[in-house]
Amino acid sequence: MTTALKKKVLTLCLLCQPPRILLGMKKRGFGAGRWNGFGGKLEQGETIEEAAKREFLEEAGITVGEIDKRGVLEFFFEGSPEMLEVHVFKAEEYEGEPVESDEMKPQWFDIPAIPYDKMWADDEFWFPIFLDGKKFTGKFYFDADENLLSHDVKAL
Ligand code: 8OG
Repeated sequence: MTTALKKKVLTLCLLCQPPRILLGMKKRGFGAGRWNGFGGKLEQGETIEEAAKREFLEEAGITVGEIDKRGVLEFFFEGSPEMLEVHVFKAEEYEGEPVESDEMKPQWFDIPAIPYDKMWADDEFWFPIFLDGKKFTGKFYFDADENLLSHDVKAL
């Protein structure tokens, strides 16, 4: 017998101003100790886009302008009853100055110096497609210790 996995929808927004990109060091919770874009769970009644902008403001103190949906990533973890569906957005403009929050420490990186060795293991497979301006989908299977077991990424 198979049981359907519960789905959790999350946002992830990357502020990209070539040659630089804003990443944040996650300070607590899921993904702590890794550099990432900004995002999180939807609140009741919110659209995914509203959630993406709210999370950016809460985590980095800036208001991003127009956001563009670039991809959907699905994550499966061995032994977990829940899968994650992460909607990835790109922002190019913002207002305010990035500030550290309880959750994230923002820092600009040169795009060629993106620290993949200190990010989620899947990022090196889809970031280059994202940075190339293409849309994408990805499925990633992790073990219970967050090691990447297999992946299937498509540029659209
Ligand atoms: O609310 P919370 O901080 O737990 O949200 C998790 C954030 O991390 C959310 O923005 C989605 C994002 N995220 C994952 N998995 C992965 C991943 O494998 N790679 C990247 N880059 N981000 C991820 O939940």
